[in-house]
This record gives sequence, C-alpha cells and structure tokens, in this order.
Amino acid sequence: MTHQIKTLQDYKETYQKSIQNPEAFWAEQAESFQWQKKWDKVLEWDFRNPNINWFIGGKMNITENCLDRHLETRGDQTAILWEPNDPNQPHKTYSYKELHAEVCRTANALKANGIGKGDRVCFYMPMVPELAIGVLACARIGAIHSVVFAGFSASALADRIKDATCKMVICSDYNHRGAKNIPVKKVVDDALSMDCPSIETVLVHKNTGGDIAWNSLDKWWHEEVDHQSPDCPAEQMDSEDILFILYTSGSTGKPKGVVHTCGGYMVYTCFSFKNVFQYHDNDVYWCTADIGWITGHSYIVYGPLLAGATTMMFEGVPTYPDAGRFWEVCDKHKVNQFYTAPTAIRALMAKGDKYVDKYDLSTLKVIGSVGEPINQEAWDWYNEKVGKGNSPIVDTWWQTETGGILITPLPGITDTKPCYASYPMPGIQLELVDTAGNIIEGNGVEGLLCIKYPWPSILRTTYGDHERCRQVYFSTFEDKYFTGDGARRDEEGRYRIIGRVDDVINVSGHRMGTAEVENAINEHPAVVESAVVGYPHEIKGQGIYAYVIPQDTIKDEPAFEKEVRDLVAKVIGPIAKPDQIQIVPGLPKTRSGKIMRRILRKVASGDVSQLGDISTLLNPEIVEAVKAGAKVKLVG
Ligand code: 7RM
Repeated sequence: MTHQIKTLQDYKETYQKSIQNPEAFWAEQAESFQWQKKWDKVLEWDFRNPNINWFIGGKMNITENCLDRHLETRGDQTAILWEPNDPNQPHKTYSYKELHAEVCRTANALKANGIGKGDRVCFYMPMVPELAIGVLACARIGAIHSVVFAGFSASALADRIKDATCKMVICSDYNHRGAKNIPVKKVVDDALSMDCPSIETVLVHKNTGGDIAWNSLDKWWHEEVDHQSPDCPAEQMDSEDILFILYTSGSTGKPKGVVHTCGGYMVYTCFSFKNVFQYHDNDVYWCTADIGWITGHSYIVYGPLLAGATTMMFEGVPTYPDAGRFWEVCDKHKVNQFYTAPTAIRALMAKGDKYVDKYDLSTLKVIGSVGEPINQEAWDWYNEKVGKGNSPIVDTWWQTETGGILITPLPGITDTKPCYASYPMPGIQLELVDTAGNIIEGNGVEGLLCIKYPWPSILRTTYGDHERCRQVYFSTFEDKYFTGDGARRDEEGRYRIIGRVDDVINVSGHRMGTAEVENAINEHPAVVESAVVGYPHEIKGQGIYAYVIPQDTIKDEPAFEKEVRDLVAKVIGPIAKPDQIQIVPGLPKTRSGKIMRRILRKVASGDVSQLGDISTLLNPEIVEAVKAGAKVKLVG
C-alpha cells in the first residue's frame, strides 16, 4: 500500500528516508500499483538537458490502477459522485464497476473513430461526468489528452489544438453555469474555422439538448459510445509514455504544453492525495476545481481514483443559486475533505456569514486551499466558519509543472500557520537562492524557490519545444528546477509562498502571462503599445491593470475600454479581461527600451511612496503623466 503518514514522527522519518535514498523510497511507493512489467531502474536524471526518467522500463496502464484494480475490493463503491448545477436536478453516481464499463465503452468508441496510442485528443467540456470518462478513455488506449478549460476563447482553443496537432475534439453542446447557458459547441465550430486541419472528428456530448449547427466532422457521443462493448483491454504503456498535455501560461510567448508521463505521475498523485487529505475508506472527497486545470487532473480524477476514493465532481458555481451552495452540497453529500481556492473563499466571505452559518458542516475533517496565496483574513474565516475551528487547513503549494502538491501541512500531523504552505512533502528537496544563484541557508530567510532533485511527477518537457522547457525551468539556476515563485522560510522551517517573481500574474487562481494579455490588446487597431501588470485585488487576489497607448486621442473612452476588454475576451477568454484600463501618452522605459514594470506595478497598486530612481529613464517625464491618470487612489 502507498504509505499513509500518521504521526509527526512518521513524517520526519519518512522525509529523511526519502532524501537519503530517494530511489528506494519511491520504489517502495510504486510497489503497490499494478505493473504489467516491473521497472528495471527507478530513476535517471539530468536537469541540464533536462532528461528525467522514472521507473524506467516499467509497463503499465494508469486506468488499470484507477479502475480494474478496485473492482474486486470496491466495485460497488461510488467512484464519481456528480452534483449538477441546478440543485433541483438529481445528482448522479458511478460505481467503480460502472465507471470501468463507461470508460471502456468510450475507449472503444475512440478506437472506432481512428484514435490510437500517441494520438492527441482535445477536450473542451464543462464539468460533466463524460469529461472524466473521456479523459480516462484516452488513457485506456494510450491516447494523449489535452483538456482546454471551457472558459477559453475559440482562438485560444484553436492555438492549443494546433500546437498539439489534435486528431479529435470532444465537446458538449451547451454548458449550464449558474443561471447561464453557454454555447460550448459554437466555440469549437469557431475554433475549427481558424484552420485546424489535424482535426478529423468532433465528438459532441448532448448535455442540454439545445440547438447547434451540425458540420461534416461532427458525431454524437451517445451514437458512438452507447453500443460499444464495456470491455476494452488496457494499452500497455511505458512509464515514460506521455499521459497528457496541459497548457499553462508563462512570462513570455504563448501558453506552453506541459507534458506529464504515465508512471511517475501515477505514483506521485496517489501518494500525495492519500497523505495531504488523509483519505480513509468511505470518506467523500470534494475538490471544487475544474478539470481544465491541473488541480482537476491530479485531485479530481487521477489521485482520488488511484486511491480508490469517492470523488465528487460539481457542475456549478459557488454562488448559484446563492452563496451557500458549497456548504449546502457539503452537508447534502456528507463531504469529509473539501478542497477549493482562496478566490472562492474571499468571494463567499464577502457575501456575509449568513450563507455559511446555517449549515452543519460537521462531516468535514480536512479543508484545503490551492492556486494562490491565502491571506490571513480568508484563512481565519475558512478556519472558523467552514472548519469550525477543528478541521485543519491544508494550504497546498504546487504548479501545473509539478503535477502534484509539493508543499503543504499534513492535517492533524504537522502544525498549521496562516499563510504558510508549510512543509515539503517527502521526496521534495527545496532550496532558496538569491538572484545570483547563491544558496540561502538557515531559517528566517527569503529567496527564490528552487527544487534540487526530481520527484516522480515533475514535468518532462513542453510539448514540441524541449528547448523552451530547458530555458524556462532549468537554465536560470544550474542543476535546479526554478519555480518562478519567491518564498520565505520561517524560524521553524515552514515555507510561505510570496508569489511570482516573473511576469506571470495570478488572477483568481488562474495563471496569466502579462505578455499574452498585451499581445491581445495590441491587436486593437487604435492601440500603439500596451503594458499589463497585476495589482492587489480584494477578491481575485490579483487584478489585471492595463496601460494603453492609443494612436490618436480617444474621444469616447468608455467605448474604447469596452472594445479592448471584448477583444481580450475574444483572443484569450473572459478570465483575461483587464479590470482597469488606463490610457497613457507613453510608458516609462529604460534607455535600452525595456518597459519599467516596477513603476507601473507601483502605480497600479496605488503605492507610489518608493518609486526609486527614475532619473535614468529614457522618458522620466512620463512617470508624472502615468501617476496623474491612475485608475486607483495613490498614496505616497
Ligand atoms: C496548482 C496550481 C501555479 C502558481 C504557483 C504559485 C501559485 C499555487 C499556491 C500558490 C501561494 C499556494 N497550478 N500558487 N498554490 N501560491 N500559495 N498554496 O495552481 O500552474 O495554475 O499555478 O500558483 O505562484 O507558481 S498553476
């Protein structure tokens, strides 16, 4: 069995063991899975290339471990519990047996439509069970899934389809989200009109039954899947065969396709799930993320199913029909572990205590947070109002690239401290360095967060561009994985994540490259140049502040701002719309022409007390103009 840490002493010993002999430690964790052929060697690695291989020579299929392995012991237990958007509609359950059969049917349908090992399949779907089923069906036959969050625009979807040369897109007709009915298939149609020649089939899941256009590549999910056999042999996969691609934003260029492989991802997501959430048989676990993000991949689908858990999938939003929905659902399904994002906690907190106070919530044992720093106020509210002071908060730090949770308290085992993600998981060797790469030793220090040794679910490459992977993650500091985050280590060795040190902003837990948003804004014909920065936002954590230089005087500013926002929504998606747009005559630049983002960040945050030396700027006079037009109240 995957080791489940029980005591503080156990954590300390396990951590020591994992550092002293990582290969023996991870081999022991890997033993508990079903391997078609055991590995020859546990690990080979080189961070310079990078070249990272875990469980070399091992053959397996992750779905045999998520599904088949549990049939004898828990075949009738609920695997997926699905709660619909509309509280008056019935929920659905899939037992492990039923899920196995559905995954096999779907896998057979994919095969019948020409999908085989190594082919890429894109998903553009809301949170319906068929999304989890489809993803697992890909894994069953060795096809690589690329799930695109269904809030992205047609052009963002087309970019991702093209980058991975996907053969198939799987979508829904429409999507229920709160009181809205969103035309999902229409977005796919629009994406495919942007030249995606690799797509051979569009598989459409009938979700609402609303009217859709029907094109030559389209096929209905139910017509392709329902008549298939409920048995499908699992494709034999090498540990290092690709399991999935997931796009994520960086500081430059277009989003990159982070690649995770089968063996290591399986071992780490199961191990971390069992330990971080202290899951026990018959518990009901709920992660509110969308499967379009890594949190949904690792901690709605793979981690929980590998561990034989009951995992809930929620179609709706936290505020529909009112701000008590999360808590109503926790009570309804007797949820034991609840995992959400600080932005949701802050939004619900702002609606007032009456929405949470009327629920019992006594089944909760562990409550989690992920995606961005959780501020003290939100932590306290979560602790008191949701956890009722007796459910430990696990503030989990990790990234799309890390595949699983790397820094977190272990509930009931290690202590918790507000705003601290706390301690590294077993196998995770953290290091803080300064900008020159010098290691910062000791406690009570701050630095750039790096990891000096591989763990099983570290990314292997960025799809189709290995050099970019090397450059972004492994070249800043020699022989280390650089996270892009700054962190503080307190006197007792706990870690507090401060935030990104690059041009990536975190809006409601969604990662966004400032360059990506700028490129979208610059598509507007009346825009000469733009600069985007993050600024503190009460609910979203960070908001998007855009400085825009127009070609000519803008006569109708509100209309112009709306055009810019709509354009960003069209190019990337509504989540990337700027919160503030400031029209400026110019941008502060260095003599070498680089935008001084530091100054723009200061103005956007309203604190201009320490702008620093601006005399060396190419255009120091522009700073006054930028300050004069600020969209927020300035102090200092
Ligand atoms: C899981 C996920 C990764 C970035 C990461 C951080 C930030 C995530 C926390 C956090 C403070 C946390 N993947 N981040 N978790 N910051 N405390 N507990 O979010 O790839 O989308 O984002 O998110 O900056 O680098 S992600």
